[in-house]
Amino acid sequence: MSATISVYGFETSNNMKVRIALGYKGIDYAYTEVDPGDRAELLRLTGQFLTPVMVHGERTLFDSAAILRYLDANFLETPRLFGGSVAEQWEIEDWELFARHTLAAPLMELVHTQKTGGAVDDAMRQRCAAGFAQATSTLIEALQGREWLVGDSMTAADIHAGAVMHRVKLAGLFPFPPEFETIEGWVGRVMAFDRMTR
Ligand SMILES: N[C@@H](CCC(=O)N[C@@H](CS)C(=O)NCC(=O)O)C(=O)O
Repeated sequence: MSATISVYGFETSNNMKVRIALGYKGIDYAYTEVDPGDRAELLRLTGQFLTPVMVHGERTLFDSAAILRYLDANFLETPRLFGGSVAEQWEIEDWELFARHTLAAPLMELVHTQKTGGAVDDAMRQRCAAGFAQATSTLIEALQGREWLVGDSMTAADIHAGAVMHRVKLAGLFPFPPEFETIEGWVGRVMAFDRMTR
């Protein structure tokens, strides 16, 4: 597929996921930084407000998970994101759900509350921090003695979870347990495919 790819986004985990997938697959792309205060171009392109957005020739997509699937389905000669068997694909989809819901929920709750003008009180902060700590320990346990979450190469599972861990660490939103050190190398391996993070 030779049409050029354009990605529209800003520095959030969902945007990083798309850039990591493109980097891993070795697909070239142009990147346009979106001003979060001006969504007119996003609305014109896609009829909705959120990033990441990807334009490939005549096709326009939004939503990080949809874009990862599109890339896997349409660039068949590139490294696979959804595993080498039905069982692996189910496992990857389970991790994807975990990362998008359980792991990301505490971050999303804080960010969405702040952006919609709500009050973030100590009780909410503590509840979110506890939820994030619990989800982090699930990841730490799963990655003991493993390089990747599923199989022996990076998949969508690592991309969805690794980008969230990186983003939370960067923002200093929640405390990280000392055992986080054991998976810091994994976060680094995932993020190494994002040309804007390296
Ligand atoms: N389900 C979408 C979520 C997209 C989303 O929430 N995008 C955020 C950035 S990660 C956004 O544009 N938020 C609006 C804002 O931050 O103002 C995806 O996975 O791509």
